[in-house]
Amino acid sequence: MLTATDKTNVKAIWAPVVNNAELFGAEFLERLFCVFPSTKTYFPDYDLSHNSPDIKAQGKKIAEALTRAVGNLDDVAGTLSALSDLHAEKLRVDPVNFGKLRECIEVTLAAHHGGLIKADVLCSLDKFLCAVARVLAARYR
Ligand code: HEG
Repeated sequence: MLTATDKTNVKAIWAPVVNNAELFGAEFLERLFCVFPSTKTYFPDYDLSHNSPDIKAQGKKIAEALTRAVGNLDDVAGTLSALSDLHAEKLRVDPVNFGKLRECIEVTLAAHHGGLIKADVLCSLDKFLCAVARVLAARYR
């Protein structure tokens, strides 16, 4: 459950991503593939070289989906409902991978932040990304 303070923190830390979805999204993914190479198996047909069109396009989709959720923090589940179906029923991504991407998103935002991220802001971001992961994993049975 995100508090009012969490919501303010998440919107603030996410602000740079809103107008740079491709740039940030590609970095989320490149960090994921670098740190957790097994995640590459979900993208067998992709060109996974640095800054490839595949990585940029998929990164942009992920970042934009998260931006929609940040814009609807009172209804993350409803906002990501179609993606929840897709990941569980069609893509069958093992939910453990959502935690790996969460870490990579946090590191990316920290690396681009102009200074240290305050602990409470990082905590709010973590709560938000855990909520997203719960939504995306909700349809697995
Ligand atoms: Mg997923 C497709 C969002 C984690 C593997 N993912 C997509 C799409 C979006 C999305 C918006 C495009 C859907 C469409 O075209 O209709 N993904 C998304 C979010 C998160 C996430 C918001 C977590 C924050 N995805 C994720 C993880 C993996 C994964 C951790 C695997 C390691 N996603 C995946 C695959 C596709 C998508 C294999 C299909 C890609 C394609 O067909 O090109």
